[in-house]
Amino acid sequence: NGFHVAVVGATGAVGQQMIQTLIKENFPIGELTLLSSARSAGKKVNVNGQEYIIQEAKPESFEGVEIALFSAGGSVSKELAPEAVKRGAIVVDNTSAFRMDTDKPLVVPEVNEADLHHHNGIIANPNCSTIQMVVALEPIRQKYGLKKVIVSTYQAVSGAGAAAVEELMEQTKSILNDEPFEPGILPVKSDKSHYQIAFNAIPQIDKFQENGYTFEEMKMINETKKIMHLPELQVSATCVRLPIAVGHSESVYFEIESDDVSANDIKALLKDAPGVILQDDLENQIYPMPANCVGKNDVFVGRIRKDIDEGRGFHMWVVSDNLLKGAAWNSVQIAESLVKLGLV
Ligand code: 11C
Repeated sequence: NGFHVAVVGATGAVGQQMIQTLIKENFPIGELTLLSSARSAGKKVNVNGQEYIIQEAKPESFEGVEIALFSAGGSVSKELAPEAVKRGAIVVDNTSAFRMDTDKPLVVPEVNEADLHHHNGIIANPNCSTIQMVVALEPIRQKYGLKKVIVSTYQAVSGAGAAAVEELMEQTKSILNDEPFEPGILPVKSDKSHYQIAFNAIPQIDKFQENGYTFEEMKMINETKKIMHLPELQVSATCVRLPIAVGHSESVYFEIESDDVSANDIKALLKDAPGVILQDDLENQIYPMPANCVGKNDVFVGRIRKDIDEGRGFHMWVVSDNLLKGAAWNSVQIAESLVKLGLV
């Protein structure tokens, strides 16, 4: 007994983490179906000592599936998520395909778990950089109100997939060995130009939109408003790719609605907040860093301080494993919430 779970995109960077997270978190699995594109079908993977052969994802693959975790790109989700729902599955989709659809909840359990009650078969998992930010902001919104957020990100290459991590490693080796190399993946594989990521910082994640923001920046803006139920929240973002394999960092400036709140008040609040680990001890040089967050489910927050000029303004530094809380763990956590709420 347990649920029939399918993972779509099982060979990808996030899909692999989804499988490991399901096992690590002891998710009640009765049957596990691992699916991918035709290209990766036939590959064998070992899950908990058992060998699985990855199958090509087709509409019929979802017969009998109760929970389907999708992370194989937006076009796969658009085509196959409705097919899975038609066959009775609940889909947790980790792409941007459905996130802004008004009839589909976009969920971070620490923030808006109750939105799951209104699902119509598909639940969207937000963008990684959005997730870690809203986990840190929600307790602040609840107690002090939230008026404005300005975020700058320092994002790891694994957000762009396993091939981008490989590109970072290869370029780093080439540069250290004084050998030539040809960037081909970052900042965006399908865009016109590609740039060196090793020993560099690229201020472009995803494609530019007509308003001068990238799609990643617009995702942070629009998704934050939807998840937090704050359509009027002022949000702006600048997203930057750094030569880090795993772990996104964010410098978040926020303005609250209450007066007379100190940095210590915010620290006290975040110390006990769900999903948050406070690492803020300047005397001992304690603050979050991506290297210390890899493999952990939590969102790490530190460097909390009051703005010099704006009495209701604060700054904080937010770090998390983009493949876990940013993707696989949040998806599995949604599945756990669905079970807990009796929705599956
Ligand atoms: C990145 N945030 O770091 C992206 C990856 O919409 O789920 C996640 C893309 C998404 O490149």
